[in-house]
Order: sequence, then C-alpha cells, then structure tokens
Amino acid sequence: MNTLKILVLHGPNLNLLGTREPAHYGASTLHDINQQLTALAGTLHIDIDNYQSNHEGDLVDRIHQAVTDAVDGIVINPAAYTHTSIALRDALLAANIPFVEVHLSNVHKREAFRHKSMLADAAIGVVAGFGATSYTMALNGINQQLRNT
Ligand code: CA2
Repeated sequence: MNTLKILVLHGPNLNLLGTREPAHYGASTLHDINQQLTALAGTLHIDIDNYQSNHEGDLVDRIHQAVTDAVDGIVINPAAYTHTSIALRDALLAANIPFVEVHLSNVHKREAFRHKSMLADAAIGVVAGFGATSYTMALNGINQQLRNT
C-alpha cells in the first residue's frame, strides 16, 4: 500500500484543550489528540504532520507549504477562524488539496454565529460533535476518499 501524506491543522486556542471548557471540548489535551492521530496514521500507512497555531497567517503559510511538500490531504479544525476566515478559504482553494473540516463540538447546537463556515462547502466532508473522536473519524474518512475505498 502506498503512503499518503496528511497534514492536520489545529486553529487558535486549541492548545488550551483539556485545561478548561471540558463541557464543550472534552478532557483530551491537544497532545492526546495528536498521539491518537499518529497511532491511527501508523495503521493506515499515513505519514502525518500535526500543527497548531493561534495565528491566521501561520495557518495560511502552512497550507502553502503543503503544496510544496506534496501533501495528499488536510484535516483542519480552523476553530474560530471557521466562521470568519476568507484567507483560510482562499489558501485551501488555491492549494487544491482535498480537506476535511473537523469540530470537537456540534457547532449547530451552539450560537448562531457558529453555524456558518467559510470552508465547509469546499470540504470533502465535515465532522462535528464527537469530541476527540471527530478527528479520528475525519482521518479515516479522508483516507477512504483518497484511496477510493
Ligand atoms: O468545536 C470545535 O472544534 C470548534 O472549532 C472550537 C473553536 C470554536 O470557536 C468553534 O466554533 C468550534 C474554539 C476552540 C477553543 O478551544 C478551547 C479549548 C479549551 C479551552 C478554551 C478554548
């Protein structure tokens, strides 16, 4: 089986996971989530790169770098930038790399401003509401899509 390259991007404040707001975001830390993803990636022949930033431009730069690095797919939790960032949308469209949008919480059960995503209509799919499991579902989903299985 060929190895796929997947980039996982975590947006602003997700470095705080596990330290507060467990009712919305669960008890797992970002380190826990990255470890779970890395373990799953190992079973799926995926070369995974996990990256978190609190800065929109850093995330845009990382998406540009993904083109140079010949990344096959992106799993992204854009966090609050989901609802605001035309820059992330433009970067993902320009990169033309298939991506899955992920949320820990079910954004549709929350405030109205979280119901709008700047990225969702360009994504392969969206996974929301399963806590840390949203990420493993997204990685399994993008793996299946890219391998056409
Ligand atoms: O549910 C998600 O994954 C979100 O992307 C999380 C974002 C929120 O703005 C989106 O609407 C939905 C917020 C991430 C903030 O993460 C924190 C983690 C721990 C403590 C405080 C914030």
